[in-house]
Amino acid sequence: MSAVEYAVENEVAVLTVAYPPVNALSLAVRTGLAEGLARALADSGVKAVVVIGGGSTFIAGADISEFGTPNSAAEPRLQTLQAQFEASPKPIVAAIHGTALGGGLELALTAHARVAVASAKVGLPEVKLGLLPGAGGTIRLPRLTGVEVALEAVTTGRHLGAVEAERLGVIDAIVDDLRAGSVAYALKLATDGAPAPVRDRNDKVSGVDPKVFDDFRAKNRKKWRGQIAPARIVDVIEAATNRSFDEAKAYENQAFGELMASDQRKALIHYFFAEREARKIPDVPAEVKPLPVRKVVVIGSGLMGGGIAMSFANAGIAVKLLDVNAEALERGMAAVRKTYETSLSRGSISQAQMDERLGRIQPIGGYDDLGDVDMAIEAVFEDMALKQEIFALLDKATPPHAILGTNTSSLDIDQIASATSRPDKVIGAHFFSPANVMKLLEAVRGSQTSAETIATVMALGKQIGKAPVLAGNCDGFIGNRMLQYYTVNAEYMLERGATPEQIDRVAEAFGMAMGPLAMRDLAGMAQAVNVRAVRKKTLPVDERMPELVERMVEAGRIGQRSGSGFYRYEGRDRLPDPEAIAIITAEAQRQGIEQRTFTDEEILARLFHPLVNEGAKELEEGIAIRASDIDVAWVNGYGFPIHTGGPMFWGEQIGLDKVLETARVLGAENGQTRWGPSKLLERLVAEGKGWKDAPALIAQGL
Ligand code: 3H9
Repeated sequence: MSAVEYAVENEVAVLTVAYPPVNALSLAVRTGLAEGLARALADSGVKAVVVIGGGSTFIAGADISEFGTPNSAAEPRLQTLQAQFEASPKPIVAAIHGTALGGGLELALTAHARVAVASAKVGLPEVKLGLLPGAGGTIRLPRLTGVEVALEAVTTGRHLGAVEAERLGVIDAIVDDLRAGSVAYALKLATDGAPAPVRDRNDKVSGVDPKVFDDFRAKNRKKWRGQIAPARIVDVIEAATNRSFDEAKAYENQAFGELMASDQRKALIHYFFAEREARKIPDVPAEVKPLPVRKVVVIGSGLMGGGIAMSFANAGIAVKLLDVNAEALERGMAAVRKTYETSLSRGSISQAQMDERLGRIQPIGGYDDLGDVDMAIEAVFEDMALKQEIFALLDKATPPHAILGTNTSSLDIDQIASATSRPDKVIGAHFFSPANVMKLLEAVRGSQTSAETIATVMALGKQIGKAPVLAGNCDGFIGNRMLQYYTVNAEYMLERGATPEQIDRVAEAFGMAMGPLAMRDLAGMAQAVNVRAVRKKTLPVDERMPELVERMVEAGRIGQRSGSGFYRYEGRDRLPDPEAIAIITAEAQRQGIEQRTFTDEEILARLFHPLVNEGAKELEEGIAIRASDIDVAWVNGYGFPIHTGGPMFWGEQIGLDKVLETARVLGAENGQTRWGPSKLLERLVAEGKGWKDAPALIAQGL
């Protein structure tokens, strides 16, 4: 069957792209469209053409899985098809529902008009794949929207809703009945005459002040740190204003080719598929259907509980926010309202959206009214006895089908589940703060968690816009278990003579939003001392906990809020502080550690290689299913730069042998038990293999 169906309706040829799941522009689709257009042009009974998507969407872009294969370069290439669209004597209308993204929108921009339903979205998200629009998007979009809108839209890759897109000139009409409305629109163009192709509309791209581009570059330099694509996008959009269409197009082709060959593109496409793969759980077969979740209760109205409640409310799911402490509940609801008000004042939501979302959150003071919930998520502080008490109450108060989730970041899921009569329905649902913003949802399976429970939480995570990753039940799960190595190692390096500025500069240049020591100052150190006191008791005998945080707290330097920590602060500005260095040096002397200098390269290795080593141990132990799941967790929960593909992909790109070498050095320095090399890593390096070979090696036994 062809990937494009042909039908004639009211003298209009309707080309329906039928290539699930997202009608991507594979060779089959491009061929089908070219054949359909030729047939329509040859058909004397046809006056106009409509291109529409079959199934749930228009065309979501080039077929990413085709990149690098011969099919991607085979004719008809997208640009050939676009030239045929623009040359068509019969008007062509793109009829858009679902999404028109990347090459899909670029194709639509070569139609004579774009008609959409109100729920449709359009966008050029190539930047998220480390690319730029390669089929004229950078040159045609500004011709419709003007340069400033195009710069923002293409460098962020944001999806524009149809209503906004109509206001910006990208969509020509919004209709209720897409097929009928588009056919009527196409006939009207055939009668009244079609507008000039977008490529010939020059008014919005002529006479643009070059300062617009320089200002935009300057404004975003920090945000784009480490990424190649956004700056190239600005270059090509600028070219659209000072070169002819064809010259600008040639420049876009060249820049697209460069990005296509870049490591960042490889990393970002790895990440794209990793996020989708993470939702597939090998021992949860596709036949196991997720339960519908219509109403949720969140227990605990603190920062975390409120954020989790907002995540549901924002996705249209009704939520009860439960706190037995009336004052805390009031404070929690006030904090939720304040967050929405901030979004409203920034223009990111409308008053109506705010009212609707707030209206979905019902504060409740007890467990009497939970007969209608499909899921509970407990988000109280980390105390096993308290959690068990709450789970026993939930077990009685919620319907038998309800899933009981815990937001614990460290406690044993099985122990929590043992307080209920339904351990198969108990699961970790670990959100990251602020939960309404952060995308990671670490689902944690206990020994009895059922396939249906897992399927439900993974599907629910996607539904509320999170990136769900399934972890096994261990201390710290996937993410926090690795985090310790990053933060503790920064302190070991300080003891040995690196400075806070140097360590943070290296981390930030790599792409972390904030280095580990600035982060420590921001989070505040007083609390950390308590957590560390507990952790210290469980350390293996061959390991010593660095005590710099303790020394800082003793000196009254508890972080940014107190004006000093590893740095001193003037307002928000962090400044190097000789006093902090003196405390570090004194502590090093007390510990008998000789200080030395570090190169940036060594700091980078010591900060990030241990993450990869620990990730490998998680694979060995079955805590993480795939290396790529760890990437998804670290990108979304810890701000690991997405353009590296995540720690595990990055580790493989730079060479697992280098990671192993660092693990050997750190094992000798800091204690073999936890810092020494992963067996899996040793095997992979010895056999010249990579993560894809890990499952087989693990199955054989390491
Ligand atoms: C481009 O267009 C370059 C041009 O400028 C130049 C060309 C010369 N290709 O996300 P979902 C698969 S670059 C192949 O779970 P949703 C996806 O892997 C492209 N496959 O669904 C998954 O497969 P599976 C610019 C694709 O409803 C399934 O579809 N376009 C593609 O949550 C469902 O995906 C983009 O960057 C693709 N393009 O979201 C758009 N897209 O079921 C990328 C999806 O086996 N796509 N798949 O795991 C998206 O943003 C989302 O997928 C979309 C649907 C919003 C469309």
